[in-house]
Amino acid sequence: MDNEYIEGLRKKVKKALAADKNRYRHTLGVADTAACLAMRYGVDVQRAYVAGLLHDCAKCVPDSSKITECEVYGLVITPYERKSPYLLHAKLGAEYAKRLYGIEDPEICSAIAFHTTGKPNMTRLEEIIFLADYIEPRRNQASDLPKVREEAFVDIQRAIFTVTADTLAYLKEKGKMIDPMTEQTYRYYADLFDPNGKEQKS
Ligand code: DGI
Ligand code: FE
Ligand code: FE
Repeated sequence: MDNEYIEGLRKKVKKALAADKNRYRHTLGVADTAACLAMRYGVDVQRAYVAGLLHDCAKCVPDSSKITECEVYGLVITPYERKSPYLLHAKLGAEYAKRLYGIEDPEICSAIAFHTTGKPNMTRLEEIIFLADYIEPRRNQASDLPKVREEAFVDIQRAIFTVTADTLAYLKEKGKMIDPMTEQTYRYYADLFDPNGKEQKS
């Protein structure tokens, strides 16, 4: 991947996100943050940057079209995704990366597909995108951001444990539907740090 190629992707994603200026700025923040985390954890910096650049590329598609397009592409839509179709921007984004942006690297695509819910035992690149999305510099809502930003560069898996615990608490407080994958991600990362708590939790 040379700089010219990445610049082409950047321009294309800017157009795809034109309906929401903040989304493009967020996207650049995620790409830069992912690149920094890649440096820290010995992951290819350009792969991380490109995955960050494309992670929300399907975000501006209306929810009803997200469902239709996933069906056209033959992607499985879970009952949870039908109830909260915005979750599908991750899965559909991975498909766009392949089909519209010519990304052939399956790990970049799966990092995009799982950036919202995470999944158990993510690869380092998947972990980086999941976390970069939460901590990029323009994020300012979550109360634990200073702690997570610090943890991210010390122990990325511990940072994911913190993020998933907070996200679950947030979703419960708001009475939102919790995708089983979000729950499974939390359990996997929680168990890395508190294996004895496993039986109590389940
Ligand atoms: O697309 P972004 O806004 O940049 O970030 P994202 O793709 O991580 O989406 C974040 C939102 O997704 C945040 O409000 C929490 C929500 N989310 C994460 N897991 C679940 C979820 N929402 C529901 N309903 N269920 C989940 O399991
Ligand atoms: Fe997203
Ligand atoms: Fe995002």
